[in-house]
Formats: sequence, structure tokens, C-alpha cells
Amino acid sequence: MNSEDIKRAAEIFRNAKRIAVLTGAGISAESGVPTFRGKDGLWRQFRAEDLATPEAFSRDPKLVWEWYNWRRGLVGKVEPNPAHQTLAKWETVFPEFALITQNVDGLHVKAGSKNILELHGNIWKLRCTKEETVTENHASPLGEIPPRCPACGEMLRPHVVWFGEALDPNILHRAFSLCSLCEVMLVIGTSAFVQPAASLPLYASDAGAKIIEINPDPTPLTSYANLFLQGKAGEILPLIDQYLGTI
Ligand code: BJW
Repeated sequence: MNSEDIKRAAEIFRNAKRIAVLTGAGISAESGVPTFRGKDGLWRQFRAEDLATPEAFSRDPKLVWEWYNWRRGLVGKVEPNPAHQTLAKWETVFPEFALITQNVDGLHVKAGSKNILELHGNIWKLRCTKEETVTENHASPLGEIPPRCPACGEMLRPHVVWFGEALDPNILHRAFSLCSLCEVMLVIGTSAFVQPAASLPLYASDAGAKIIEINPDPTPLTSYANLFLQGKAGEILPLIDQYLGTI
């Protein structure tokens, strides 16, 4: 990694008042959570149509729940890495610092981030298919598959956003609003493929924000980025932090 680029990134952050961050599966890769589209990504092993759509859940809720049970077991064993930790720390350093994540793994929360918008939900939350009530549940493995709502007995589903489902309009509105106001947008570990999340950095760029991207591989967003830091988030973010001198 070019140390001039790290210094440039640190300078851009130092001079910014409002910072927004968008993260994707790549930020959790160094914790041991598989991404979706990489070489060892989940969509290489499993078909999204069978596991991450409302139709799949209607067809075979047990199969979908078995997959989520397996993923909860996996995510439950891992810890946040230096990338999550640096972002959690920056929230306490920069006056206006907002984190928008596509991840459902809860690792940002575990690292201590508080001001966070979870665009695609959270794997540790369950939602009643009848009453839509959301409850937190960290049992792993879950006792009964599919789990049932203790209040009404109907089936519970993972509180995540599947393909073809709308994102929570309040969360999405807040995310676009943050992007329209930020001076710098940092985009970490996303293939920038899934909409509407992938539009957020372009929206910020159109509104005048500088875009900094961290990813080992270029993405459709890279040509729009003011600075592309090619490499792993868990290595690059602590380096920027060193230059910022917030330690
Ligand atoms: C590292 C690294 C390291 C590795 N450090 N980096 C417009 C055009 C075309 C299609 C659409 C469109 N609008 C909507 C659609 C359809 C669809 C969509 O986008 N499809 C595309 C695939 C084409 N979108 C939807 O269906 C969305 N809903 C919607 O738009 O609804 C509209 C509507 C309105 C009103 C009524 C009804 C509907 C919903 C999308 C939901 C996505 N859900 C998932 C599953 C969540 C639950 C779960 O996890 O179980 O979300 S799919 C999956 O992809 C997951 C992720 O959040 C999401 C994004 O993936 P991400 O994070 O980018 O991961 P990867 O694996 O793709 O990339 C990892 C990156 O990390 C790579 O670049 C690596 O290089 C990098 N990396 N190591 C830094 N150490």
C-alpha cells in the first residue's frame, strides 16, 4: 500500500466535518465471515434464489432457517477485526460520523459502533411473519426450526432483507440523507453490485462528497472514487488512524 495515499486519506478525513461510511461483507472477511461474491463467497456454494428470497422462504422455511442457523453459528464464533474497531473509535473522534452497513453479522455493534444504519437487517433479530414484531435472539443453534413467535405461535423469519424485498424506508431515507450531507464518503469491502445500497456513494458524489474506496479489487464504483486504497480493510484503516494520530 502506497503510504502517500494513506496520508492523503488521513488529510481528507482531518479536514472533513461530516463523514459517512458504507461497509459491505469485505470488512468482515478478515474476521472469518465469508463474503457473498468472492472466490469463496456464499453465492458460489449456495443459490440466492433458494435461500435469500421471500419465495424461497414460502417454499421451504426449514431449509432457509437451516442456512441461517448455520450462518448464525459461524458469525457467533468470530470477533470484530481492526477495521471494525477503527470505525468504532472514529465515531468517538469525529463530531459527525455515520456508519451505514449492508452487513447483517452485527460485528460493527460488537466492536462498539453506535450510530449505525443496518440496511439489510441483522441476523440476530427475528421477525414474526404475522405481527411483524422484531425480537433479538442470540441462541445458537436455535432450538426449534423454524422458530415460532412466543406471542402468537406463527412462524418467525430472519429480520434481514432478501432479494426482491424493499429496504426499511426510514432507514433508507436516513442513509440517502446522510449521503447528501456528508463531505467524505468512505466505502469499504463492497462489490457495489446490490441496489439500492450501491447507489449511495454515487448519490454522495453527485452531492459533492469526496469518495474514498477500500477494497482489494476494483469495483464498478472505483472509477468514481477520488481515492482508491487497494488492499484489506483491517490493514488500511489502522494505518490511516496512525496518520490521523488519534491513538
Ligand atoms: C474486502 C476484503 C477485505 C474482500 N477488505 N474488502 C437496480 C438494478 C438492478 C437490480 C436491482 C435494482 N434495484 C433492485 C434490484 C434487485 C436487487 C439487486 O440489487 N440485484 C443485483 C444482484 C443486481 N436488489 C434487491 O432486491 C433489493 N431490494 C430492492 O431493491 O427492493 C425494491 C422494492 C421496492 C418496493 C417493493 C419491493 C421491492 C434488496 C437487496 C437485498 C440484498 N440482500 C443480501 C442478503 C441479506 C441477508 C443475508 O445476509 O442473509 O444482502 S444479498 C447480499 O449482497 C447481502 C449483502 O449485504 C449484499 C451486498 O454484498 P456485499 O456486501 O457487497 O458483498 P460482496 O460479497 O458482493 O462483496 C464483498 C467485497 O469485499 C468484494 O468487493 C471484495 O473484493 C471485498 N473484500 N476481502 C476489504 N479484507
